[in-house]
Amino acid sequence: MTAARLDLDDCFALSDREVDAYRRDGHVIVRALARPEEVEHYRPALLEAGERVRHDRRPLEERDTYGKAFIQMFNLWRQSELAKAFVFSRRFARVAAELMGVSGVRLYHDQALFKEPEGGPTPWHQDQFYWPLDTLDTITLWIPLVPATREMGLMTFASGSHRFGSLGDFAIGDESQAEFDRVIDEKRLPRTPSSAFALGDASFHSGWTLHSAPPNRTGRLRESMTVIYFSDGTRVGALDHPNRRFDRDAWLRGCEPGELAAGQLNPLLYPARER
Ligand SMILES: O=C(O)CCC(=O)C(=O)O
Repeated sequence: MTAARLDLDDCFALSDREVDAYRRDGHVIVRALARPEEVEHYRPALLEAGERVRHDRRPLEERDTYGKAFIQMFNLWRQSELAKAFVFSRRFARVAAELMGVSGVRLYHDQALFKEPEGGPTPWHQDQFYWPLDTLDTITLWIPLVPATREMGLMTFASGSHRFGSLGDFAIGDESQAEFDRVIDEKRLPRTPSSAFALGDASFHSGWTLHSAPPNRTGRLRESMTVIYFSDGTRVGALDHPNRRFDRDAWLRGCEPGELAAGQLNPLLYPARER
């Protein structure tokens, strides 16, 4: 008997239906992207890495709406070889590239998003508002590290919203929730809630896709890991507001607007060179 592979670098057979759904809707759930035992193998290292880099330790009641939505921990890949192997997964990166229809993808950053028991809603927002990336080819992998039910606060997407690009300059918060809720009604975009995620299921959404999530109404932590990718060859976009200046300094260190977005923190994850 051969030992089970746990390296996450093999090829996943994405269906045409999944690719079509992503391009049409701006989001898709890819069932069984990982095997349950693979997620279980990497979970302790990701939790440990997250605990090490967590900086906001205020109790829930002292945080604002955004802070109540989840605990955020960034670039876990820099904490351990196991966390890095998960984030740098060639299987995940290749799926990201195939969904977007590009030949290669780089890492923007990873992010653990843990919605606590009784944690608040994730307000409607567009991720790419934050990102100084001069491309439409950006995508987020969102994969829970535990089986995740709707009651734990899974994402709802405004299907088709990615086609509009920026729908307004709003950072995530009460204002983005109110404004984008109105825009979704105005444009008659369907609100598509995610159904339950078995261990190993993952969703992908485009950088301009509007999304939100309800509160965690359970007593369990909704542990989710995300990896954000952009197409290889992308250039740094305008640093036209403080959030983008912050992101450039944090995730595109050393890269100036107009230059290739290919700093030390942005390795090519697919097709992979040696690491
Ligand atoms: O995990 C959530 O509640 C929201 C996730 C999110 O906004 C994202 O991955 O872009």
